[in-house]
Amino acid sequence: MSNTERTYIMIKPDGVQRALVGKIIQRFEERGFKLIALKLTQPTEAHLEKHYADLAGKPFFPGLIKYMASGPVVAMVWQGLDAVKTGRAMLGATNPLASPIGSIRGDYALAVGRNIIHGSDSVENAEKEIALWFPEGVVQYTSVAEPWIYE
Ligand code: RTP
Repeated sequence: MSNTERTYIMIKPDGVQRALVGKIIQRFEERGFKLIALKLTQPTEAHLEKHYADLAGKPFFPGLIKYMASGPVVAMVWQGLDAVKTGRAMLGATNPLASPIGSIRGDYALAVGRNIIHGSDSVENAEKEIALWFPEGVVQYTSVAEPWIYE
């Protein structure tokens, strides 16, 4: 827990196709998080199999990889206090049905297999995912808003 905690957030192909990119970025900006990496990218199945390696045995795994490789995704790194936990809360539950209204999935998704966004579930996994999706590294810069967001 620190102001420099980082999380990996990814708008999935359905989120991009449904033109929700701007709204999702706006939510993270407005909450006070700092954007330190961003790209639109078309992931290969091999890359996605690395990202979802812990789910390899699940029955939905082949469908998940196909869906995730079906179009471009927006890969992002957001930084700030409790970025991982707060990011997950902003996303809602894995199943949109269990996601509170006001969360991203609770407002924009209906089906678990089309839940529009990914967010790291631990600081350790966030760092792994950032290394996988941004091997080139992230951007360092000073945000002028910081003294107004943190004590
Ligand atoms: P994510 O990694 O995408 O943020 O999702 P998560 O932690 O909330 O959920 P996880 O259990 O890691 O599952 C990863 C993604 O797999 C798809 N899924 N489909 N058809 C199904 O029963 C099912 N279960 C999970 C979802 O897209 C989920 O986000």
